[in-house]
Amino acid sequence: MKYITLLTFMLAVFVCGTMMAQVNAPPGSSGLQERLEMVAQHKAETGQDLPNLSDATKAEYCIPAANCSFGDGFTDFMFAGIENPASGCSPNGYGDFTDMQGSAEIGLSYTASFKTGYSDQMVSMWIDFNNDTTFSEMERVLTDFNLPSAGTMHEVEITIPGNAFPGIHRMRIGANWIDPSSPDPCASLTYGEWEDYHIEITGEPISYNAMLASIDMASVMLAGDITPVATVVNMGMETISFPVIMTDLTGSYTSTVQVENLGMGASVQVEFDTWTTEVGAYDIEICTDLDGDEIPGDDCKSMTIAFSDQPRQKVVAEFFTGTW
Ligand SMILES: [Ca+2]
Ligand SMILES: [Ca+2]
Ligand SMILES: [Ca+2]
Repeated sequence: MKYITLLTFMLAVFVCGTMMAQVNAPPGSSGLQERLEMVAQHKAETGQDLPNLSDATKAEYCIPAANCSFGDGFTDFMFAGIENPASGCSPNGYGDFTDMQGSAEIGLSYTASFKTGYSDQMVSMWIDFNNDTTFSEMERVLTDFNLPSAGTMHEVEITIPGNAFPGIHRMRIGANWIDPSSPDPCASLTYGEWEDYHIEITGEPISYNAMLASIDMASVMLAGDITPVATVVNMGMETISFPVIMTDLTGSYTSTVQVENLGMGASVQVEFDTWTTEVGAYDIEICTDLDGDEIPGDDCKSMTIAFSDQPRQKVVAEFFTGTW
């Protein structure tokens, strides 16, 4: 019995330590508790009633705000020809860098590089493809990409979707501390930063393009009956229906799921048939198979999954009871 008490205590210490480590405040900055209270207070004051812009004020872009005086937001940003190193903290957390212009082609992917001066930033990016001065959800090309640490460059690939329109457009990036930045590109954030740029989009809008966005499975799992899952996105202009196929390249399992009537810009998570696995490493591949897909390069993703017969809790328990 005392082993169980000890185990519970040790797990509690472990879990608390892990949670604290995820929101590590650098020394010399405002305290973590103080920051969390500021965020809660700010949410209570503004969160219930997000700005509902009238048609009159929509004539211009909304100007968001944030506190970046502790290093939150972007110190460095690079994307598709834009290079903005050492931007520091812009007044009121909004940097107008629209004199800088990148260039990107529809259907191609570009590396975005972000560096922050404070840990745990959630970064989103929008491009106003239709130049209506509103950054819509459909125009968000990056959603809550995490920058876990300050002072290091974090990179992510961003694909210019098929429903992008050619021309010169305004582009906005936003960072929010420990909370998503994606819900509102006009928000006033307690800790974070916003920056605006221009980007020239070239190429032709794409009618038909399905993309395998992610395989939503861990790389180490417990052996047994698995339900494989993956997310697919319609990156073209037309509504599409298509099969998604998962194949176990090292075995005999294969499963096909049909996606019906996926609209422009929409995504859906698909679940495959139950896959019975044994201990060992498996190479899997998941592909979309849309007839007439104009960008076949983004159809598939693959990964290696190691299946174990040792649940993590069991390993920890055996460690503390000394029976291993
Ligand atoms: Ca900045
Ligand atoms: Ca727009
Ligand atoms: Ca494709």
